[in-house]
Amino acid sequence: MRPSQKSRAPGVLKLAITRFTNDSLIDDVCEVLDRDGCIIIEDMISADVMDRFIADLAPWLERTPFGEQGFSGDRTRRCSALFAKSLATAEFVQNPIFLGAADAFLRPEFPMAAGEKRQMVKPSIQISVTQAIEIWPGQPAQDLHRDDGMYHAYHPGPQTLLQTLFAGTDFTAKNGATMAIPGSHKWDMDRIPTPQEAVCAEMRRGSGLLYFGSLYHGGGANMTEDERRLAIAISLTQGHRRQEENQYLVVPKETVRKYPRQVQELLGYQVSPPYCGWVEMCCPSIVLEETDFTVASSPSPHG
Ligand SMILES: O=C(O)CCC(=O)C(=O)O
Ligand SMILES: [Fe+2]
Repeated sequence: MRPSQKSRAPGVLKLAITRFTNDSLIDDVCEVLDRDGCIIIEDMISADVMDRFIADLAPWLERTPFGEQGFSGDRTRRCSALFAKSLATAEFVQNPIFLGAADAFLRPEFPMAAGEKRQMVKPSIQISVTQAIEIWPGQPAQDLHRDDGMYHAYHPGPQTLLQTLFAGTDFTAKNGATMAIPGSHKWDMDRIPTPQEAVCAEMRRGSGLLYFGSLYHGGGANMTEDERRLAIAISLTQGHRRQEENQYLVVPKETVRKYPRQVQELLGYQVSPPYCGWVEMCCPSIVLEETDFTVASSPSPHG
């Protein structure tokens, strides 16, 4: 771990983004994430896994049109449904630091009441969005924003969303590396972020920027002549929330069956305690186990 350093830009005190590796202790990671709202994990994904993922993605990305002017970016291509397009996506979401941080910050205990009893329950973790974001030369910087606005999250307040932007190419100050404001996850709702406060998440291909949905950030401007910047975004949220990208509809059941159980659960095929997401009052994984499952063909075990 390299400790965070303060540097002075004219009139603005900026916090650098602290860097870890896959071998870092989860407690150290969580301490800095809690303080800064973002960290970089170097060499999070091996070159071999990244190569496999990008080879699978390439034909889809080729066919992806640019977005619209404004937030999506009219010199930016966004290709979603990554679990349907590359089985290598599993290795991104199964990163122990990513999942360890989600476990630490997104699973607060809740006292579920029934009569006089109070049962403490923790939500499950599930995938909210998957998206490859390719920023082309000429794309201006995106407005700094909080991703968790989607969940109507007020701040300062509890975390609802944890995202990693994995670098599919090197991220440089010139090619559109993500801009982020360390510490801004604690800002109130009225404070407006300015580009002067943001630092650039420069990192090598395979590294990742891990940040809370409450952190102000945005895609950087691509000022190169001919370099595209590729990010692979995967976010995690709590099981009782709605997925931003509907994984049930975009990943076919036969593809879901190819993933290990842990990934199936992250895609939403588990109950979030106490009982959110059941099918016929069973674990939703029943639809994967029975090849021809339909509600009509499967009488409820509860009669
Ligand atoms: O591409 C990036 O660096 C960030 C994109 C982003 O934050 C978003 O689209 O919500
Ligand atoms: Fe964002």
